[in-house]
Amino acid sequence: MTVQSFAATDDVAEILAAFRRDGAVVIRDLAPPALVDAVAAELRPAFDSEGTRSQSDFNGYKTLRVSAILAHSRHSADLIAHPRIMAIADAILLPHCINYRIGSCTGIEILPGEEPQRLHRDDGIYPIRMPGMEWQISSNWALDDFTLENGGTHVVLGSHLWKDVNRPPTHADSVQATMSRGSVLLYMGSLWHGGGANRSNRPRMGLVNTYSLGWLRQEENHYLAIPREIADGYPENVRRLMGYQGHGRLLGWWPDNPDRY
Ligand SMILES: O=C(O)CCC(=O)C(=O)O
Ligand SMILES: [Fe+2]
Repeated sequence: MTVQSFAATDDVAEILAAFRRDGAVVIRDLAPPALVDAVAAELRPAFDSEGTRSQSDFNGYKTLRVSAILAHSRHSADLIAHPRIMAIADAILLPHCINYRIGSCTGIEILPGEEPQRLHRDDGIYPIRMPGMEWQISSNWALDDFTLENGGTHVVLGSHLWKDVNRPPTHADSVQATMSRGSVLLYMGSLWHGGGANRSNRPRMGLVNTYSLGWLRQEENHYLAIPREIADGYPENVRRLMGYQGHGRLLGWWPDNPDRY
């Protein structure tokens, strides 16, 4: 088994059918090289200055990580709010909420010598599961080619449908997503997965953006992570994704909420 991959122009309905069935899909070459170059260049100084700060048993000790992505990289908004990703997030999440927002955005550079990450579900941050309802989806943009050798993400296809959500799989149950720079791997919040070992001699950079139901607490606190003057400089759709909106009229309101009355 491999992760089913689609051309950037393929029908969203076909992509969604595979995504719902397998819990993960790749869309090839969705971002143009110039956009990937711009995001990678904007994130480079942050990787170099603060990339080791979040090293841990889970994140690895030969992996650099950067958060507050929209504070570091203006061009990242074109990946985060990419219309194709929005169309897929709309279909998976909007049946269960009025609007959704970014859960977290994380640059992940897996360096040579890194070991495989522990398999996990990204929605494990929320203490309950409801079968048939995804709390979030994740998009993992390849800012370098993802290969079997350099840490292409492991995914356990179909595991989002497992009834026993706490049954941890092993790496033998997984396949690795390989994809060219500019492609994106999508996985359900409930799908077991993990970053791969980097046995190559070059780093593997990815940008993982998650989108969660609008009535959930966002994983990354965007009000504190992104300075307000930077947040205000983004277009409305991006500001809304950051959390600058209510969930309808009753949740997350403030006096000037334009959607309130
Ligand atoms: O780097 C990757 O490919 C995946 C990382 C991941 O799944 C995570 O840290 O939650
Ligand atoms: Fe993950």
